[in-house]
Amino acid sequence: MARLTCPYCYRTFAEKDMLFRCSGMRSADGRFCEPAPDPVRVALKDPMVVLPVVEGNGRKLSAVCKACGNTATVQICPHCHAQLPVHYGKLDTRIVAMIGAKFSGKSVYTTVLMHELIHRVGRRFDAAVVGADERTRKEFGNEERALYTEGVLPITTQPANVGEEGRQPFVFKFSLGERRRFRSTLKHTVLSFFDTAGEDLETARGVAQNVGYLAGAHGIIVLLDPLTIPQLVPTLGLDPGVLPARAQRQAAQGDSPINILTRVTEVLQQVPGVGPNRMIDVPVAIAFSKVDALWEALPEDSPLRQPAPDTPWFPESDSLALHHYVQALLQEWEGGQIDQLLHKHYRTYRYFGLSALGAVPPALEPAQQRQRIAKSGIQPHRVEDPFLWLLSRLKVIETGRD
Ligand SMILES: Nc1nc2c(ncn2[C@@H]2O[C@H](COP(=O)(O)OP(=O)(O)OP(=O)(O)O)[C@@H](O)[C@H]2O)c(=O)[nH]1
Ligand SMILES: [Mg+2]
Ligand SMILES: [Zn+2]
Ligand SMILES: [Zn+2]
Repeated sequence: MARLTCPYCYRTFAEKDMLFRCSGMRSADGRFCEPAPDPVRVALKDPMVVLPVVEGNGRKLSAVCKACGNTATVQICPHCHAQLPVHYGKLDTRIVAMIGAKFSGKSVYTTVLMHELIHRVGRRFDAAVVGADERTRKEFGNEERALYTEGVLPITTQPANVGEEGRQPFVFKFSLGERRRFRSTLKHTVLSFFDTAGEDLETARGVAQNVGYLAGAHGIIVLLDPLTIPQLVPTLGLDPGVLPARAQRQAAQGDSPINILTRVTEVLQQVPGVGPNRMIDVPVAIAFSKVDALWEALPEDSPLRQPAPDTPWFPESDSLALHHYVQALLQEWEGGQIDQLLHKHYRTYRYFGLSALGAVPPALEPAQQRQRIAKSGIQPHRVEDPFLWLLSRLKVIETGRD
């Protein structure tokens, strides 16, 4: 039996090693357990009081609490004690992780992708997408409201070692409906999105943390801001005034896609079993964010401006055409450095061009505290492509041949 990966701490364990958490119910003889801080959770900066840990056989779906005699059914990770999705050991779990430079659009992308998966892509694939835990549902709800209802953009994400609570990934469950003909067993994909702060990639400690995180992933989305490709803005003849000053500064500071990819590659080479000379096997989606900012410089019929087909399978030929188009653009824009790096180190990679917002947000006005989205609202463009490609590589969804 393959080892399971915790979608919260990304460490692996055998199914039988899963622990349980007491139900807190009162037993027939009146005994019950009371919530208290869990030292393992406290060490992870989570001071919430919780019911005690119950040992048992993780292959079974329940265990009896020695202290109170009640049956416990909630399964938790043996390493970080996070509550796992129901019947975790029986699910066919795939973990998709995301990483990207500072300001590349990770927070906005996460919120918009999840919104799209829940409201539109789920229907397209006859699948259900839900937050896998209370905290994900609550925090995602807050971020969704800020972006979609209030129209404000997120503030910069704090590095993982700052803040009162340790940051935890958002965990969603994508379950393919049983009515689909092509699928023989019900498949669940656990999507774990750890919104890395950009600077997490810049320190040894942050990199070490990300090694652990990326090592457990079955598929990775690397989000890159095309506006930080040096010389891209003048090459395309874009008005530098409309672009965020920060992106320009970043490009000047060398926080360019090639540097980010070099660092991510170094991180992946530290994953046990990879090493500096072996190819990286995990499929990696190289996703260029904010392509809306490039639209005016691209011809009307540019593949980067066309919407994705709405088929209930992964549209392989459309995706491959876009991949080759981006590959050619990169050759033109930065001499193909990015492609050489990827070709040398990755067995399976593909380019994507997406926009979470669909329009350049107007510059911050002096009286405003938070930057707002454009008046046209949120019009996502191809946000689900990298995720669907990974699902097709992982054999969760079918690939169309057309
Ligand atoms: N034009 C355009 N700009 C975007 C888009 N998505 C994000 N941005 C811009 O990029 C900024 C940063 O987005 P975030 O999602 O906060 O980026 P992040 O990667 O989470 O940033 P850190 O948390 O600071 O690492 C936003 O405030 C927007 O100005 C997009 O789809 N199109
Ligand atoms: Mg962020
Ligand atoms: Zn108990
Ligand atoms: Zn864990």
